[in-house]
Amino acid sequence: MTITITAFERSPDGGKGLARDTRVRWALEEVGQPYEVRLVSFRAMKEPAHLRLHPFGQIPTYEEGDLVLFETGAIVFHLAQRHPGLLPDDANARARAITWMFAALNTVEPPILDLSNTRIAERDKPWSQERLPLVEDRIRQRLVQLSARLGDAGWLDGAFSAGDLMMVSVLLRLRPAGMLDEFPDLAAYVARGEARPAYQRAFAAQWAVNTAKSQAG
Ligand code: GTB
Repeated sequence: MTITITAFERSPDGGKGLARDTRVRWALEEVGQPYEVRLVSFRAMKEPAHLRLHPFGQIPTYEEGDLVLFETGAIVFHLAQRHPGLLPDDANARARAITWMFAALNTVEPPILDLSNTRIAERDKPWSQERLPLVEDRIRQRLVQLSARLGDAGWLDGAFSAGDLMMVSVLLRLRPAGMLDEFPDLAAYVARGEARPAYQRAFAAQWAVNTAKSQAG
């Protein structure tokens, strides 16, 4: 059955791979599933046709026959459950890998999103600069803890899993602010994720979309 995902017609990051379709593309590449991409404009994302797929008018969405999913956590989990390659067979190891997916999305990503909002969406607010160190320190606290847990290991819990895919995807969003460089071990962890052939294919696919000349010229 054909899998179709949605992505930005033009990502605001210009193809740095930071929009959330990249993590879904990456998961699809890891499990070897071909997929199609329907590109949507910001305006189309808020129109009824897209809102039927995604109640919050966002990307990415995932369609596979009658199944429509939104939320990258749910999409990656769906793929990991149905295809080998992203979750271990052992039940306990599988549960721990899923725990890392939740940790990435629920514990590490929120303060990182707060940083993006502070640096970009709220940059003109009079309190923005004053708030920035507080937001950065909340992230640092999480990174210190994550780094302590990772230790000398290559991945968070044994072999690479959907938990690592999600954690690397979340940490990548720190790169524009330069914060990843403060934690060389986490920067190396992210680099290991980026070096995976599946990530490279996912990145190249979104890069091609975002750097293609527009048809309007
Ligand atoms: N929790 C949802 C999920 O994980 O799927 C969040 C989905 C989401 O926020 N999607 C964003 C979106 O559609 C795109 S990725 N935003 C439009 C809207 O809400 O109206 C967010 C994003 C945008 C830009 C960059 N960037 O330029 O670096 C990075 C990430």
